[in-house]
Amino acid sequence: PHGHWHYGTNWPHHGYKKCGGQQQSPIRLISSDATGEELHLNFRNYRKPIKLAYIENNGHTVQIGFSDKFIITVYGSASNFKPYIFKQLHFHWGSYNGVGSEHTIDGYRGPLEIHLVHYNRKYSSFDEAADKTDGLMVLGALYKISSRNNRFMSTVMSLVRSVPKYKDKALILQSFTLRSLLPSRLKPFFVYDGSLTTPPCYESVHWYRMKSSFHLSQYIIRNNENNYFRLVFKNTVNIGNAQEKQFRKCRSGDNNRKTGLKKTISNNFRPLQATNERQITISA
Ligand code: B30
Ligand code: ZN
Repeated sequence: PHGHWHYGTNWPHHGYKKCGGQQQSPIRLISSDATGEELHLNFRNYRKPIKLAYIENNGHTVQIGFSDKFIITVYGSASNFKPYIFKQLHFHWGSYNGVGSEHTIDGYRGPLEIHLVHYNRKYSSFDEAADKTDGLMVLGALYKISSRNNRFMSTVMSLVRSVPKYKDKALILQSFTLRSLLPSRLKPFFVYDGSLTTPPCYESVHWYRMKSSFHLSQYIIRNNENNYFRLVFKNTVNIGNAQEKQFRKCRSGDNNRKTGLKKTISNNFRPLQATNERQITISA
């Protein structure tokens, strides 16, 4: 179900034509080059403990999904409501602490980047939304190594510690909140039109990145009718070195001698893509 793409190969050359598009992710985010705008975020249910979650090693990342439906309303100054429903979160990391995040912020590349993937509520499912130009919204945050474990991340990492080492193994998790995985201050954040960072690289993601503050149950995002967007928070989230190392223990093969028992998942981040003519917005 996951195709045969790998990191480090030329995706457009291997049949993933959209990966050669003009609005690809990730990109370099630079505060001083971004256009300031009044933006608000409205999160609903982000602090609600999730009772039933599953964590899964799908061979190229660790992914967490929930049984609950989290509805996120996204709107901005001049627009109508755009509710997005949370689908899954996953991580990108490196083989050492100097690399791992997909986006860079003012030249900083973190050891880990989290993606919270949402789909537009006007579509009946994630799959239906995924290739639509207004289908997806991904929240991203970069992490930073700290001498102390983050207490919220500890809860989450107890889950990640139990992430099955091998591909296609899943586990049911203890409860935790989505909010605990994001920076304490959600503003400022960056927003731009982008794509999935893995094949098929659909340009259906508006990215927003949070620079710093967060208001409990709600958030707001502006969205052009015809674009995906990505949002990336400017502030980082702390993670302990030992916690970070847990990610590197995951293996991309199944538990079988012949099929890459020794291969671990790391450096599962895509190189920076050209910004081209895109505007990058930063929340005021
Ligand atoms: S990302 O946030 O831009 N890194 C998908 C969602 C978000 C991102 C990248 C990809 C996605 O849903 N892709 C399609 C489903 N697949 C298939 C795949 O290509 O390989 C992902 C999956 O596991 O669930 Cu593996
Ligand atoms: Zn991702």
